[in-house]
Amino acid sequence: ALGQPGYRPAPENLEARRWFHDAKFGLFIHWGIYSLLGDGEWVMNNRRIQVADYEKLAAFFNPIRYDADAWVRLAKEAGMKYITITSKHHDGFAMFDSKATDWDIVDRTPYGKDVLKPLAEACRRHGLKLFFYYSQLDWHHPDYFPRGRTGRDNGRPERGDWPRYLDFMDAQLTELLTTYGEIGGIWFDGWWDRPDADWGHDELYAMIHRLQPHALIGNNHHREPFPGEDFQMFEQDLPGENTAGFNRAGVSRLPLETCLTINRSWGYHRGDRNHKSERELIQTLVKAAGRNANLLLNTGPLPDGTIQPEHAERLRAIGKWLRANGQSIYGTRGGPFPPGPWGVSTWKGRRVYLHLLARPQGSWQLPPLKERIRAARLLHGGAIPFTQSEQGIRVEVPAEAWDPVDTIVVLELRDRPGRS
Ligand code: FHN
Repeated sequence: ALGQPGYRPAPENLEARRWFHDAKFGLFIHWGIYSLLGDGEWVMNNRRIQVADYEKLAAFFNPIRYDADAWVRLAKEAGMKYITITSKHHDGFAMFDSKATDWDIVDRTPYGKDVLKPLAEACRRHGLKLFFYYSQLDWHHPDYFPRGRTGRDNGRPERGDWPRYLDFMDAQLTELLTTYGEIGGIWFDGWWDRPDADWGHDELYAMIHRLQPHALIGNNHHREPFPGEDFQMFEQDLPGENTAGFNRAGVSRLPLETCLTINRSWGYHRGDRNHKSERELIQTLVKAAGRNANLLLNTGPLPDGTIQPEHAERLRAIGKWLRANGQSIYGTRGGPFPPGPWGVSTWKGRRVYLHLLARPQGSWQLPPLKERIRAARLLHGGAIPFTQSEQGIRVEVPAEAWDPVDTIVVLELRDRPGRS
């Protein structure tokens, strides 16, 4: 079964979906023992490191500067409402105290502590939700067999018991859903490694929904959502775009999320200095909101537990922008205008926010709108001239009001969009 057939989301789940839809901005964290090598989270596969050699890495993982509270405060300062952290990535290493294996941070590292626990506590203290990323693909577990497209050269025996691997996943997910209090949801990845395998999603998803009915399930399988999934994610692309190559799936009616790296790496990469500018990151957040999607912005912390300063700096800058402009993002929905070369729109109640991201010659021309516009003004300024006809809408923004990051115009409508 690809999903959980006949799934009907519980009222708490629908409520959590609304929360998610309103939240708009989260922090993605890729952190594991691979961070030690500073070569991204795929290093085990890419360098064909043998399991026995990779295991030795764990003995060096000692993030003595890890301060969960500081991470959460930074996310909050950035204006983020939730955090999604790798509980286990493709190397199979559990960043929590798993009883289902000793391939985990408590049993194998000198640090010896579960890093998810203090993070869950800090999130609760500061009012953020916590989601767990969980890789279904596993380059370490002997029962991940038959092998998929990746992790084929890591020296594992050519045998294994797939049903036992599914039991192992069930056991770890039960741990994640019963040890850390209420969580936001599970963010699956790695299904694409074995698209033809039976992953037991029917039981797995049903179990998750039973243990925490409000918890949202998303799966980064790069297909349209399977039954039982509560949100749809896109990787390195906005919904409807496909520059990364794997976002061919259509856009569903579930809450949407785009995940994005600040540079080009998910896990810490010491040579990757391609950090996107503050402007580009803010504009991506805005474009995501205009397409009805959240932005899950990633950082790969250093092995000592600190956040790369270039990333912390950018997160703070986005937070500063959101403190001034957040009313045009949080709790809004994308539209009523479809995204265009001029920018995007968001709306809440009877207010439409035009996010002008590019400057035309002359005035801004937008498609027609059914609802009558009562007034137009700058979010940070006074009234501006506009005309509305059956042909469309034209707004004039004085040159001195132009903001190269995002010029926000507020349209006050007589009725909510789509309700007149
Ligand atoms: O292979 C992973 C990758 O390491 C990273 O976790 C991203 C995040 O969306 N997902 C996978 C590729 O689709």
